[in-house]
Amino acid sequence: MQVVERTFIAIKPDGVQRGLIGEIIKRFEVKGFTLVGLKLLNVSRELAEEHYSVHRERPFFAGLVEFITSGPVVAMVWEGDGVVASARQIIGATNPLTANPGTIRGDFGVNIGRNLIHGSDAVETAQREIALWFKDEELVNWSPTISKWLYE
Ligand code: IDP
Repeated sequence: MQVVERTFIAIKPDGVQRGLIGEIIKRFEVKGFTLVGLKLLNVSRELAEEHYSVHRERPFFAGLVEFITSGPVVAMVWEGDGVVASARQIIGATNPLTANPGTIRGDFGVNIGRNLIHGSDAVETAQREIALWFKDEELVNWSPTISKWLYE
């Protein structure tokens, strides 16, 4: 059994400032996904603009870049079958006010401009974002010993 799917997750500056790093990591960990990359960093304007380049023309772009570069971010890569779509469910809808309770945004947020966390929206996006945020040697290839209790 070989798991190949990976997603890029970032705890935004509001999640870090509010002391939610542990709570957020826990949700992916207890679900059964595998952490293969993790770092705390101050995001450069260049990286922020590239990461959100798809939103370059949107009215909120400048504020978004300002926000993402305003304090430390926790960047992560998580691995597991179906992890991209599942992580989006764990995270919840973009607007925390309408995100379902039980999701990270639904449980901890109230404003679309402070929605705590980013998760790749598709497998191809995940590949692009992982390559943008992490060097190959920063990712750890490993298989948890409990894999046989997670996958048939
Ligand atoms: P997602 O993060 O749920 O994938 P996207 O639509 O890709 O949502 O938007 C990227 C990020 O841009 C959001 O997470 C949020 O931080 C920000 N954003 C999106 N729409 C708005 C808005 O209307 N006002 C302020 N920020 C927004």
